Amino acid sequence: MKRLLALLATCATVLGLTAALGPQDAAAATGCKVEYTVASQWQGGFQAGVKVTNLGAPTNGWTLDFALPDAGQKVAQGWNATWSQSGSAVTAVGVDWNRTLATGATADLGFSGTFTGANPKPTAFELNGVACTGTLEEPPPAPADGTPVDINGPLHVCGVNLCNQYDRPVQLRGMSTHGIQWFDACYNAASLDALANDWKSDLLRISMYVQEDGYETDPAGFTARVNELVDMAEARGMYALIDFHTLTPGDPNYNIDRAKTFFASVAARNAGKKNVIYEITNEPNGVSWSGIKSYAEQVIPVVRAADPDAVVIVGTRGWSSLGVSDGSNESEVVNNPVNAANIMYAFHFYAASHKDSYRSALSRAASRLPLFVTEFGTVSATGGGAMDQASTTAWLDLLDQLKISYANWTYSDAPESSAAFRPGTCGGSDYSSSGVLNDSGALLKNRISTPDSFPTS
Ligand code: IDC
Repeated sequence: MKRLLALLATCATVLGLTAALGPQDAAAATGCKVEYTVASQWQGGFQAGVKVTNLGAPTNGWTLDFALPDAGQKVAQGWNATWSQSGSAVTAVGVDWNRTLATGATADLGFSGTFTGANPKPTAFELNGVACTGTLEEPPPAPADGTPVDINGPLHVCGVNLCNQYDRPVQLRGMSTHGIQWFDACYNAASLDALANDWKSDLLRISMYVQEDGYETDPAGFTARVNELVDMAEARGMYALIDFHTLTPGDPNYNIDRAKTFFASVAARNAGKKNVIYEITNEPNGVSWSGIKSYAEQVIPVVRAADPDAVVIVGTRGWSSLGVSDGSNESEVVNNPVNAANIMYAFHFYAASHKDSYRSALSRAASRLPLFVTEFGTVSATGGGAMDQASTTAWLDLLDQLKISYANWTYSDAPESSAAFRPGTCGGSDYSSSGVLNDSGALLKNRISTPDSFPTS
């Protein structure tokens, strides 16, 4: 802002307008700036980000106009604006949460599109009819001081976003444990210090399997261990996602009594904390959406009775694919949402197995439903096989663009390529050197450790 004012002062002086124009009038003359980036592109389709900076007077409603240069380019689905297209002319109108743009403020919009010939970038943009020729370079905001939980405080759902204590959208980036019945040794003071300090993770997902030697074998013991890990995450300023890791059998209703007992207990115990998010079922499979919805509408009230304000995440059909892996799609949820407030829906993917059709579903769904990628892998859906770096990068760019939070499977040394650490790491005390990382761990550490830009006002 200081630079903007300095720039305006210079222009005004040169033009001899100091007396005639206040800073706001001069600012109006500078219009706007647009950065258009193609975040990913595949056969016939692409994903574009459009960052609009208002360099003019503050506005309470804006329209962005531009033309797609090639006749074959079409907007398929847009977000963070109301999008329309007529011939080559595209219009995006600000929505409730970004309609007001102060001078220097930015709105991040995006869309998925299709193309037939080339896919050139548009170059001429107009904001409220004024050409966007602004060249102001604001320095990126300095990251706020403090841990993720210090900065963001208690979370809630606002529109389709996860929002912080300032009611502003945030993206949490972090890691999931493996099954704590098998890899408990990986979760100790040293490994969680590394996760918080080296990885700069915002989040620890605590995967408590229900079957496969999990919770059902020792409810009290697993409940206590989950609570301990919540405390360890809290002490390091990370959010804790409590994952009731149902998998086989896939119908969460099989475990509904266990779920009620477990969530009554952990929600009562953790109600006073700012860092807890509840994931009430991991990956429903072989069950209809109405069966999952019925489960959610029985378990959510149990959580709310003890912890009224925490965010709850509901798994979706087809291993939390919003139904896509069962040949359905997000419309079954959009048309028949869970009857509860402050909830999000889980979306999972494994980058080597799930690609464009899943990315399209997520892009479409993101403008309609609050989504949280509570689990994903860089590898195939088996948890093994080669890492798919290109697909993983396309996914993570898309999640960043949409501000969708994520946790990667797994922060463990399991003998499988989805694990971040090489086998044997958890038997030692070094979680920090690059030598202990698998390819997947190296990629994720690189992505997660970049500075967060959590809004603080
Ligand atoms: C896998 C583990 C593997 C374990 C198996 C069965 O990586 O070690 O033997 O579960 O419990 C999921 C599940 C997650 C799976 C993971 C990889 O949520 O439990 O973990 N996956 O297969 N959904 C898609 C993939």
